[in-house]
Amino acid sequence: MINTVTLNPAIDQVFFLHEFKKNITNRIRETRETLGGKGTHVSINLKLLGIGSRVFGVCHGETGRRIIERLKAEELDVHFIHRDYGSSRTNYVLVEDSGDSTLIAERGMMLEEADLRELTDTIVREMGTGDYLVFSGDASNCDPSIYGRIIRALESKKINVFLDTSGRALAECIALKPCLIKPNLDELSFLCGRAVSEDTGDVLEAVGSLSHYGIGIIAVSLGSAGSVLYTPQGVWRAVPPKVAVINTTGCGDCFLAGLLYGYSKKMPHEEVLRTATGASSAKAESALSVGFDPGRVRELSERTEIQRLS
Ligand code: TA6
Repeated sequence: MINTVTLNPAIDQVFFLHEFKKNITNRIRETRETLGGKGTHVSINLKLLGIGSRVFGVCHGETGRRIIERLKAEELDVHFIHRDYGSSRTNYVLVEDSGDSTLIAERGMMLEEADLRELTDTIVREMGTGDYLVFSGDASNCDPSIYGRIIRALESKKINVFLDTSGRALAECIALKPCLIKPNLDELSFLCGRAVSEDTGDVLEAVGSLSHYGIGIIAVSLGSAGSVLYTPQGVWRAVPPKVAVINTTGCGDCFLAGLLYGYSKKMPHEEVLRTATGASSAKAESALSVGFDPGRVRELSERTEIQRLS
């Protein structure tokens, strides 16, 4: 069973405009609202790939109620904790005709110790041996040791932890031997304590410098330049097919959903990478920050170039 955790969920307001310019009035052509928050996005994307999952997290107030309603409407198994006070955040995605997209994220509600304890207890109770547990998205609204606390509480259950976060939460967790991490270049640079460039050699050197942590798989996302998958069995690079980009926000969540899909189905690494790249490319072609045309995933996976690096 796959489980996702979203500590700082959101409603995304997606604004479509010709071009975003600073210091002038920007006129919005169209506004659309969708669910936001990386763990919830991974679950929705997995559903589109044909796999159900359970969603965990904490949400607040009226916005939190709408988040839960939307998750239920997606037919996900919802285990969110809802608090009546405050309000979960709203995030704003500016999508330009060029395909450039800019995310403006609210800080969100700070989580209290009681929330973290209840969330940990809920996850520990529900998790079964060998389950997948995905920690995804911002965790700056709470004690950054929360992911580590949950991982330690689950030690006896041999959980497959997939980690897609940043900052201290990421740094604290890598020592706990997650099954997979998915840093982008900024996050990889942060982990290595130096600026890592897009150059494949530099990425490999940076990833190699993390080997003493015992992380299972490192999937480095390089945006439109593709990704590098570093595993104990070998290293591969994916070059995505050219697509007509509409909105790149959420591509990383689709990439992670594709990795989960492939690994939970025990596919070989190359095929996992192919599927994940197909899913993120299909996302770039669609307007909202979550979801894609599932039919395009297969086509775009087939058009993805996979190179074995070692
Ligand atoms: O990846 C896209 C997205 O899920 C957006 O929908 C947006 O709400 C955001 O990420 C949240 O990211 P954060 O890192 O703040 O948790």
